[in-house]
Amino acid sequence: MNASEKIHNLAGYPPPHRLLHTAHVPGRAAYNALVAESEEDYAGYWARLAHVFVQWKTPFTRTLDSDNAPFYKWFEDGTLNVSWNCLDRQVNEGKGDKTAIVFEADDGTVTHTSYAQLLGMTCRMANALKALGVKKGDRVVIYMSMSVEGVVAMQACARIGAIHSVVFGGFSAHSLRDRIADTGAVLVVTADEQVRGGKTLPLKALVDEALSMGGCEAVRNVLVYRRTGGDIAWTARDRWMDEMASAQPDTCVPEWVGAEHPLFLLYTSGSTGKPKGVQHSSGGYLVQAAATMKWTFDIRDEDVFWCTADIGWITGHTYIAYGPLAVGATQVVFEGVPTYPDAGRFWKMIERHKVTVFYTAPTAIRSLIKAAEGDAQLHPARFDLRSLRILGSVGEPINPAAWEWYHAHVGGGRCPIVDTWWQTETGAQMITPLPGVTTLVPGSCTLPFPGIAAAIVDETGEDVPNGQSGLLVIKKPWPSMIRTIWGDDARYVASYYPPELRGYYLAGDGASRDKDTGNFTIGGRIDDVLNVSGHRMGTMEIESALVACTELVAEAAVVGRPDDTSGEAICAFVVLKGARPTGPAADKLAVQLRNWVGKEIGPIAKPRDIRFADNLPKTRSGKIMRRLLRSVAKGEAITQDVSTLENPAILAQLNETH
Ligand code: 6R9
Repeated sequence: MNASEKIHNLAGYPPPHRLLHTAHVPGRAAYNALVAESEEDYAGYWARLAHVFVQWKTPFTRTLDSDNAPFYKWFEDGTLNVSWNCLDRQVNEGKGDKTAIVFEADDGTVTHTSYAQLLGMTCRMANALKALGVKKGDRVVIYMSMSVEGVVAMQACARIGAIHSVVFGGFSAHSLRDRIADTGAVLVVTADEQVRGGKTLPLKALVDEALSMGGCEAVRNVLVYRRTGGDIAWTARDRWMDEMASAQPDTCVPEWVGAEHPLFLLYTSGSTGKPKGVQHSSGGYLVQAAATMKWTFDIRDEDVFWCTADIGWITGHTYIAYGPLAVGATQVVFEGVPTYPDAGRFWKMIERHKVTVFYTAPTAIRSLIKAAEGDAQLHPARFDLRSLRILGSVGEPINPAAWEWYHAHVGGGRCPIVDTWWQTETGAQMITPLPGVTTLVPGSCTLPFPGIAAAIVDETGEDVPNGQSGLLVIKKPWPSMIRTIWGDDARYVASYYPPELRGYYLAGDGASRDKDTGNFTIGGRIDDVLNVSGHRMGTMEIESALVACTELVAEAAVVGRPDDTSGEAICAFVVLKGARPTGPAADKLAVQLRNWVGKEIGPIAKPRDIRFADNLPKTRSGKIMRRLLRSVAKGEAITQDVSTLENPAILAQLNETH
């Protein structure tokens, strides 16, 4: 941050006058009243919101059950159906002809799907799933690119009480297999191929490969959406989605489920090797998805909302597949990438669809800033973005310079930016500005959503004073929280509720609060999880993938280093079984290992740098000293204490570029 920026930032950006009275949460006094209400009667506050935002088949009588903490239960004896709340309810309230989804394909083709049409498609797909024997509680893995059918598949599972687990289309066959095996899925929904950035990439072929690896014996059928019509292999278990669905009626009585019935599992990286299957509920999840959708984005009937995330991540679950539909909004769903056919695509789409609320990730903003600086034609100033009224950011800390650019050049200086902190585990936004309330400070996610007990504590759970850094915790359970890690209750408790933290939820981020305003600023992960372009990657996961290359690799250590565009870049230090390669041989091997990791986990996990060494810096007890590797990766001088280092000579070698 330069000096002038700092002066500018200190003043902050107060909410626009027009929103002070008209927003869903209109002004600071309204926010304070909500916070006070939640502090006076925590359960009563959330019970009220649960009635405002969700329609229940049978109402709940007990809001929060903490008897078996940290296995909290919300609204437990209430019953509902999430898909009914997202679709039938909107149609019943007169929104049948309203556009639910404006879909823009990679090649620019646009289709509009109304709420009534989306309901019909969902019912057909739900009936198709039932015809294939899928029952309440069964797991369905969805491995699809961005499409209306992807959203429909998720809604169809919700309709019949099946538990979906969406796997991002960029994950490898191997990662897909692990997730199918861990969930014990009975069916996989996929597409023949996916189209991104003008290229056609396989999906069905990777499902075939995953299923051939073993461990997925529970899978009876693969339901295939015909996206490209390209040539694919076909087996007895495969069914075309269009053929199955068109033979089905377009009505389907929803399965009324208890509020705690799992809606979905979503895998995310933790600090150990195996990704965690984060389990979410139906009732509590929907309450907070809808409440944040309304208040954080100030959504109204005439808005056109666009969240650029993929349905393979939590942001695409809560703010594409569920939240916008639960509040009856119109949203844009985009198949492609921000840089195709050029890096003006986002701005062009905002102009074309008159997007009013735009939600994206800092990494996308930073790469589009670079592109605009290189070519004036790609600058947002070239496009008519006057439809925008609110901007959002999610996935990683947004640096003040990127924030100011987003605010000035995309938002024309008039759109509040909601910098929303939350996680796969939190299910919905937790700390965020509200457009009609918050004085914005670039780089800060400001204050908790009303009813969220966020705080900063030390290792013993003691509050730290404002101005000091510590661990970000949530002191009270919240409706859309993780319920457990699928099949591993002990890991759930160990990961999020360490005994020394007095029953507080440990988020895994370091953070601090401003002395004067109490605003939160997130420092980043405190565990071995990297944030690469807004995606969570476990260093141990990448290390295991490298070491799995048994004929070449003896040992590997992975760390992150700061990167201007992607936030963090993955750096791998590798010890080979044979001699340490140098020069072109090292470059060639680095390419080979990068591709190997791409094949093992997926392209997003490919290390940016690979350095070869004869050994890794270790303590006398054999622990890899990652803090040293982090300095080496950054190109910093080593200032840490190296007295416990067993093999000091290794540092000189690591500092060579190879
Ligand atoms: C929603 C999502 C969660 C991790 C989280 C934190 C980082 C997310 C942020 C942010 C600073 C924000 N993170 N939002 N850091 N400011 N506004 O991204 O979920 O993929 O599980 O990642 O992302 O480190 O712990 P997920």
